[in-house]
Amino acid sequence: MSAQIIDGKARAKEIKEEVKAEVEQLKEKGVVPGLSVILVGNDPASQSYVKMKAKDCQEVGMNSEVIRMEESTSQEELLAEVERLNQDPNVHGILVQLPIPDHIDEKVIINAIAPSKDVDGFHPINVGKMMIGEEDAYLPCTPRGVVDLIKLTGTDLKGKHAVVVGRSNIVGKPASMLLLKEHATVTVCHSKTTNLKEITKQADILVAAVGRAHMITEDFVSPGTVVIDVGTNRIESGKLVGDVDYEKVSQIASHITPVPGGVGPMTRAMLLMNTLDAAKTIHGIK
Ligand code: L34
Repeated sequence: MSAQIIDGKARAKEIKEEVKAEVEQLKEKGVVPGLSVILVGNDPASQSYVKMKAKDCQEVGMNSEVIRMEESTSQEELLAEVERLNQDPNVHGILVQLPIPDHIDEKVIINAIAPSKDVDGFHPINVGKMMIGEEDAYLPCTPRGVVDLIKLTGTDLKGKHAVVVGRSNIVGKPASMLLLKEHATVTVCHSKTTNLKEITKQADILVAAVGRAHMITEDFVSPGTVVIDVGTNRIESGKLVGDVDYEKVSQIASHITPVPGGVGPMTRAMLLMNTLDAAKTIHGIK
């Protein structure tokens, strides 16, 4: 038996078509949604993600700019740039690509982004709103994509056991909150979890977000599990692989996301949705 592939790339394309149609409507009302991405330093992976995000915007008719800043940029300089974008009425979404250099305090930067333009959903205001289920929060893109892909399999999350491996602020923690909102029973595992395999084997839905290539092997998964692989690890050969050992696990799981072509494109599609929402909200369009 071999798992059904969850095609994130195709689903992302569908979402982009929907966003594109809405952008066209907004343009008729004189609003062009705009995303500004700040990239500090020269991390090759970040450069490629940022480039893809700008291209996505173009494809759906949004304005986008990538603001490149030197690795040596000071915290004050970065803050000033964020503040300028906060004030710019043509900018609806602001994203500071992570990671940023160690000499800059990530928290200070995220806190400086206007919550109404925080299309990553990383600002404490949006995180708090997500916790209490307020409707007007920007939900973080990757977790939003994860939930969408699970639903795409036809799985009703209600009452199911979702096991999330990883507890980062960007993926693990918010993904568990969104799964909880879908009425799943959620277990969050991490590097200090004892008997990890015993827990992941009880999952109806397994979300791997650890950032370690091929860590989830077949002995972590029971037959019939929906497996969502959030990992994007570049291995020595230059190949991009997930946190899940795809070859082995796809023999056991009922559904599985590939890497590439799974969660990654969904992260970018959800960013477009959030930017669209930001433009509508800022201009008071429902
Ligand atoms: N601020 N920083 C901020 N927001 C984010 O949401 C991110 N993230 C993560 C890194 N830093 C961030 C991303 O955008 C990871 N990430 C991301 C986005 C897109 C893809 C992967 C990671 C992606 O599109 N991956 C494709 C192809 C990748 C390739 O070929 O290089 C895939 O199919 O998985």
